Amino acid sequence: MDIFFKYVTIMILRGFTGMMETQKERLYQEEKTGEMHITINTSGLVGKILVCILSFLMVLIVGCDSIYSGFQQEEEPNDSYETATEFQMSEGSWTGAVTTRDDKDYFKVYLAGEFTYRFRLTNLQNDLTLMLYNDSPEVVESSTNSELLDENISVDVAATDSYYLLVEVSSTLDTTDTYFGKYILYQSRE
Ligand SMILES: [Ca+2]
Ligand SMILES: [Ca+2]
Repeated sequence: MDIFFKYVTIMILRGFTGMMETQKERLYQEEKTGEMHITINTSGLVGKILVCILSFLMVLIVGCDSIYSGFQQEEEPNDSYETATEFQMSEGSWTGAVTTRDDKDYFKVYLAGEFTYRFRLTNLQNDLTLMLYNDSPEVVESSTNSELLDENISVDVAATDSYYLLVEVSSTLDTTDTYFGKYILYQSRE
């Protein structure tokens, strides 16, 4: 039994010495060639936790705002019918931000007769509402869901005309917030 333990101890020491020799050899080679290698050992638990934290931070930094990128955008000032941001398309999407309680975002859209149009206000960061006005302008439809719920409007258009969409802070929202966040507005037709 003693011989067995001596054998195991020698093997462990040889393994350890071998590791040290490999490390020394690597350092010698690096010194000789002037190269410096920085490696992160991801096999250990600490390494894995570090990678998880870094990945999570990357998602927070890059991911959160990227859902609003790549769209057409509102053009301020657009707080009235006269200054509305215009979009002329059958289907599409765009983004905007309600930056103050008084910020009203008007969009002028041209809708073709005998189609059903759907508008969806989504990815809200605060309680916003969506209104659709005709060219008069009179309210055609409104969507005033609470909190961060999407706003949806569907309308059967009888005759081709221009319409206005309005995104604004919910009139019933009781808050001290001064910024009301971004949104994405989708238009589709069938
Ligand atoms: Ca705005
Ligand atoms: Ca505005």
